[in-house]
Amino acid sequence: MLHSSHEPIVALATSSGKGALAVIRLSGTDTIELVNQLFKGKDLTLQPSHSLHFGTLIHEDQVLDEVLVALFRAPKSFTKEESVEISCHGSMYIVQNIMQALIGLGARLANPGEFTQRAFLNGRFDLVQAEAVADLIAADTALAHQTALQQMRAGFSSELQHLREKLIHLGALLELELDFSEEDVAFVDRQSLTNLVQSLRTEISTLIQSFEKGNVIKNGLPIAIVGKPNAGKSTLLNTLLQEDRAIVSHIAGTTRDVIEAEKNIGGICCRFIDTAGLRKHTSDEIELIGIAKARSQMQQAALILYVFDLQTESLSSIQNTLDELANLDVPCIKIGNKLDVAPVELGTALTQKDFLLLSAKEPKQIAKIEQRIMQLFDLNNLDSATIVVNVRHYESLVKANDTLLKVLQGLSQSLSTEWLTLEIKHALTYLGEITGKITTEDLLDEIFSKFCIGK
Ligand SMILES: Nc1nc2c(ncn2[C@@H]2O[C@H](COP(=O)(O)OP(=O)(O)O)[C@@H](O)[C@H]2O)c(=O)[nH]1
Ligand SMILES: [Mg+2]
Repeated sequence: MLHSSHEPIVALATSSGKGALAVIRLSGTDTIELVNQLFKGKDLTLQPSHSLHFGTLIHEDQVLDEVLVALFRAPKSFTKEESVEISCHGSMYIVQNIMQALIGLGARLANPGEFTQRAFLNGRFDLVQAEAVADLIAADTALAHQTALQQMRAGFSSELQHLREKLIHLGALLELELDFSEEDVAFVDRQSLTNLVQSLRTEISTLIQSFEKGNVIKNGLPIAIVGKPNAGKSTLLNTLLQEDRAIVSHIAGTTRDVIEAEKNIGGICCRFIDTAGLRKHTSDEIELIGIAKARSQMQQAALILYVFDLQTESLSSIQNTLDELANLDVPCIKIGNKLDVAPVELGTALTQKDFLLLSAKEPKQIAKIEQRIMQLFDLNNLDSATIVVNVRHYESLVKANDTLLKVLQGLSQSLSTEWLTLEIKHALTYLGEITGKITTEDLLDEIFSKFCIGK
């Protein structure tokens, strides 16, 4: 097991650059004493935890700044170590002078993430929660913030803990069988074992599937707007953004480059990408490059808004395009545009093909698209669900699930108890990796504490 060193570390906690205030943070042994050597006011070493003090920092007879100092005594701090936060004026010149003075007195410049790392090593929280701290800082939409906060409060961890306990129990029972192998007793009925592993896999699969959503919440959603020239793609982009972002004209081939803009929809950062219209016959070299770019955006997007011009297209030409789209791996929302001038029969026919019919010029009708996006990614009821946002967690869950599949196959082939025990241990390791627990020890502890058989 790793242990944290307690040597005093120091870092600027606010972003560097000009601001009204800056906060310098210290953590480690005797950091209050360290700051006290610069502090003129009261004796900080005599002050209680969670108290705030005004004074002047002086180093080698030079006044550094007037500051507010907050004190945290171990273990009642973020890192569980003695910690100090100095609020000074937000000039980088002042910040550098104060940091240099503190380093001169024995503090070390902190490594990236070292405060959070210490918090983890000192047992403040598990790895999932430590990682959530980073997500919380990076969150720039309400949903991303909410998800990170939930993880920091151990939402995901408690779900994992529950899965692990079930598995540990299973492993312990099998170990017990091994101990009595000569007597040929089976403590675990193979059918109920199979059922248990299956139900575990269902739970883990739900978590794995939530990653798609988690990824959307964390990284946003790239959405490509594609279709033939003049279908109204740029108009749609402008109405979505409520600003004149792209040039709209009746001349086909106006948009040649890729135009991107972001919009927050239901807490998700949607990145809309307007592209050149797809057409087969054009001699314009630049437009051709634009069309190639549009095709590659289509492949990379998380979602395609395919815009059809109901004024000029026939049902059969629309059907041709739909046949081409069927080969695409990316989900697609089909939009029938220019409803205001569309033939009624065409509209009726397309409604049956799951089209959204609208006028891209009409802001009110755009809400239909936003609702469909929320539906498609199931983003309406996220409050109670546990969502995996971290790739590392996702990968470990996939490995655990694959291993449990092997266990199921082993069970159906009546493989040995030794083999089953080993694979269950592997699955436990993968789950344990997520929160940073050591799992093999857990397994042993469980056997000896609960199933003490006096050997
Ligand atoms: N009647 C009508 N015209 C539209 C609508 N949306 C776009 N247009 C017109 O269609 C033409 C092409 O629009 P544009 O957005 O540039 O199409 P793009 O080539 O797909 O980007 C322009 O003259 C728009 O004013 C609509 O909902 N109704
Ligand atoms: Mg355009």
